[in-house]
Amino acid sequence: MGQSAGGALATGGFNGGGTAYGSSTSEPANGGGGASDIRISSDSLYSRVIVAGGGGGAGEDVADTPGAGGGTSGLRSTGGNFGGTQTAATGGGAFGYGANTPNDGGGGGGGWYGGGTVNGSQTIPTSNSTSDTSGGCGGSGYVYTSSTASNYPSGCTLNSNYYLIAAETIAGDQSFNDPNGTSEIGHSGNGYIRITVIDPNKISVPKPTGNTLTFNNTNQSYSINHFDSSLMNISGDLTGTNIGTYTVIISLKDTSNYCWMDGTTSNLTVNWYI
Ligand SMILES: [Ca+2]
Ligand SMILES: [Ca+2]
Repeated sequence: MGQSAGGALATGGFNGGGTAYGSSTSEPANGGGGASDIRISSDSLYSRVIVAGGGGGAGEDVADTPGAGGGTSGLRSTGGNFGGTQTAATGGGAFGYGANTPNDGGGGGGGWYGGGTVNGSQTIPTSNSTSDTSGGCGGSGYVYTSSTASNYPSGCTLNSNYYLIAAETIAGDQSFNDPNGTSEIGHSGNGYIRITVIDPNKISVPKPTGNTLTFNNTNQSYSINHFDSSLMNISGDLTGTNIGTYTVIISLKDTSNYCWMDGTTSNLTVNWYI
């Protein structure tokens, strides 16, 4: 979360929160909140599949309302309408970064596109401007789906294998459950991400292959390498006497939790020989 400071720089929260520079303790600066996100394969803004936008830093006066994080768009503050959107930042915000400002009040929130603020830019201020922001704006949220992939600026490291389904993002001015299951509006303090595995891991098993028995003029049973009756069913030519080719069908008993080593689950036609 962003820091608060009087006649000094107020640092933004981790992951893109913008800074502000306050003139005094009665006209403080408040850094913007950072985003929370999930990245795949590389630690890059261009590898993000889920982003929760950070809220803007508070204004210098009690009546100033900062903008909450998105949602598809970050919200505006009393000072201006600079929330990050799905495709752009304004008011000095940038892709992944909230705006910094030399004014009293709030920096922009981090996010998919960071929030902006009055007199905002990507330059960290070294002094106060004697002007006000009346609060920073929120960064936008994002989920990577087939319909939102085109919102990425060029340079995305992901591909369609990573599209999410049934994904949504909720703005910080809406009610949702906190990590303990209690309803809250927005979330203060550090970000929080919970990952729950909902699809059981498949357990690979070797694909059976045929084998050759030696003719002995008696009825012999099939001999199939890697056949495991606890995991597989078999039907077809289970026994034979004469020299020739015999064919069986082998299937997995539980295709929800098991697959062949190559990831497939379909039935196999396997020959064995005498
Ligand atoms: Ca002021
Ligand atoms: Ca104000």
